[in-house]
Amino acid sequence: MVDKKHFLKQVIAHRAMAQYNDDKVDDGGTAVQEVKPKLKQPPLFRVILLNDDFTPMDFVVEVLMQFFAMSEEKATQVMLHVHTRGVGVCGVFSRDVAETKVEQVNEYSRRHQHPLLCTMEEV
Ligand code: TYC
Repeated sequence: MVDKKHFLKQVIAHRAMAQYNDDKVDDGGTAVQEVKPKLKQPPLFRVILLNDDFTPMDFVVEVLMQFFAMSEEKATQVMLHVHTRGVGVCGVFSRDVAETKVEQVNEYSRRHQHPLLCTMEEV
């Protein structure tokens, strides 16, 4: 005799695969619990730099080069954008990477006694 638990597991797996592939499912009327069909992309986060009146421009450029792998030219562009517009994007990352960058930049700025602030927002 076929193990019932094993059989139902197979039906669920078959349905999940069929739904993923957008196929029609003919299960012969077997009653099983529905599974959530759609797979979602993990969210992305912008890492944002905020302007202030005190942090030296050179320090901001150094931060952008060090933590966001920017060339000096790109870092200067982004720094000037933040300086004139108030905020600017340093990069877009997964949640974990964005959280780490924000923490590293804020810790580095604190340690050097500058009020520079970094934050993140979901894309
Ligand atoms: N506004 C600062 C100054 O005039 C420079 C600055 C740029 C500070 C960007 C922070 O995120 C920042 N010295």
